[in-house]
Amino acid sequence: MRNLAAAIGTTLLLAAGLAQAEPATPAAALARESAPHGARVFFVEPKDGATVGRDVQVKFGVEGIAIAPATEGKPGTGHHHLLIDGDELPPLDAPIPADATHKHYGKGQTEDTIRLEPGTHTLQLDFADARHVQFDPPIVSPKITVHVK
Ligand SMILES: [Cu+2]
Repeated sequence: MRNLAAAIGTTLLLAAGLAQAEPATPAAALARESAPHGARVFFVEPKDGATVGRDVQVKFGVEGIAIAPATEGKPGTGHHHLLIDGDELPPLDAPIPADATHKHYGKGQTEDTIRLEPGTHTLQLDFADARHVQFDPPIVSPKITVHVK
């Protein structure tokens, strides 16, 4: 019985050790690509400070780096991400989360219509690589504000 308890204890210690070691592996695997000099993203629409309806048409511009579908996995290319009401950029050493406030355009899209609640919102573009990892330094647009009626 004592041996069994010792064996379980050892297993738990090993599991704890593995759990601690885990985060280092993905971070190391997700080394960030260098941003090409002069690469930038910006909103074509809407304009900063615009008053818009709840269905907001957004158009994305990019210069100095090529858009490619994420499935192609081509180094040196990427796709747009739209950050809605984000205070800070997502963590730099992991793929950008995919949820209602972190929208991915992984097919290479450059426009969308999003639905926002009435009120004031901020929008920011964040161009990331095929793995959805941000470049170094991040290729982000100025944050714009829209007023939704
Ligand atoms: Cu993405």
